[in-house]
Amino acid sequence: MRLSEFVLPTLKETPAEAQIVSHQLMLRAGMIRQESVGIYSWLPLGLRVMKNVEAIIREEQNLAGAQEILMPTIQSADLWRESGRYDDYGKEMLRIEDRHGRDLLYGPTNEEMVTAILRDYIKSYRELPVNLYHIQWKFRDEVRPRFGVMRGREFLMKDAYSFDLDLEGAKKSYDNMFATYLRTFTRMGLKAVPVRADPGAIGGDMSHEFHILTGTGESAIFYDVIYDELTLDVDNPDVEALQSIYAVEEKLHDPVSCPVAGDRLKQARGIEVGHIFYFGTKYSKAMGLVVDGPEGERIIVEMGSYGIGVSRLPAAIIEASHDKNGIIWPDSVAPFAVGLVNLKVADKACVSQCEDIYNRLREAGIDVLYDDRDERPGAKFADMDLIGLPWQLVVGPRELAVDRLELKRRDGGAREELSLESVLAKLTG
Ligand code: P5A
Repeated sequence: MRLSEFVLPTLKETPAEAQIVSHQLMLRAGMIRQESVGIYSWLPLGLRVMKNVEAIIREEQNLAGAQEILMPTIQSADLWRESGRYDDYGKEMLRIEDRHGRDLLYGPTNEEMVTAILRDYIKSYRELPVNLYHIQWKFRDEVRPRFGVMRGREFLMKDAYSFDLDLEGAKKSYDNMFATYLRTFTRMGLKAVPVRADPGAIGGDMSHEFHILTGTGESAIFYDVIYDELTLDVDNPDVEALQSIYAVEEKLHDPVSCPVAGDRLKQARGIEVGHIFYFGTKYSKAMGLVVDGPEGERIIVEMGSYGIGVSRLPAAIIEASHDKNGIIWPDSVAPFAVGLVNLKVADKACVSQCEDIYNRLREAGIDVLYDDRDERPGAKFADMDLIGLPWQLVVGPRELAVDRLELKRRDGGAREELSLESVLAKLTG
């Protein structure tokens, strides 16, 4: 992609309305644009990151055996009257009336709808277990939408729903998602701490939130310092052991009964990027999701639900990975792998060299953003640092003279002088 053709409205100044660094940088890097309070458009650079985040989540969900579906954003109120949540949900739910006077709503979550789907198609114990997920926009009329996409009103969520025959199966499904979440966040360059949590409006009696520890996190958590010392074996995490480590959200922390000694207990702030629930038969019982067992007995299906804040994640990643000059994207979610900077667009030799490199990079399958704009080098470097691509490849008359290119790693700033062949090898390696 040529930067001269790319819609990248970067800002030099920090917008006054943004209080936390991820919101500031997302606006300055031209990733998002506010349309209404808590409602955003995703511009090309931002959408590329969110799509990468989504792809990692999708891959891990599929590997875990979950099947992707797509449920609508708009739901019928009657579905929610069946579970009793239509009234319970209160003002957070955006209620809509269609032209026939029927009550609809913009879904804040999908437990009811997915339960109704399975109720229609699953009749026998042989058809379980099943896990269905989708990646779809949600709406919650939050009391305090803030921090940009971190707490929006419209936001993208991955939500999965497990269906099992008994508690043992349900716990297995829960632990499977628990392990999958650890892998998912690790692949995004994040260290997520699972903490026991209050199930709130979703309900149930077992629940974990996954937190990225940063000073600007909205939630307070308490945890055993073991977590800081732990190196996770993400390919084969010991879920039981991890769940037995003391880590809780503030609401559940009781200093009197806390089993961790004062000097081993840490208090921190975290960003909740995922939340999983086991709620047994709460919805299946209310809505009649029942299957025939082996002896013809009727079995009420055991359920859990598993959420990831897809549109919150790009912001969480920025909170965890930035410096004073801008964003530092982990390779796995970066909007482009490398930025190619032409330092002298008035110099014909420099232009032809850059065009050649640009083509070679693309032929090698490398995602490149080519800064071919007629701008001062200082402005180009500042923009490249701001948007945080993992590598910067700099071409100017000096580099041409020695037939070497300067390759800079955004994270740490290390620079190397390399031939184009070595650059290609490094970026595809
Ligand atoms: C789990 C999946 C649920 O809704 N039902 C389906 C369950 N859980 S949750 O904790 O309420 O939300 C799941 C994740 O969505 C993100 N999230 C948000 N992101 C941005 N703006 C919001 N207003 C918002 N609310 C929730 C969080 O990452 C949360 O963990």
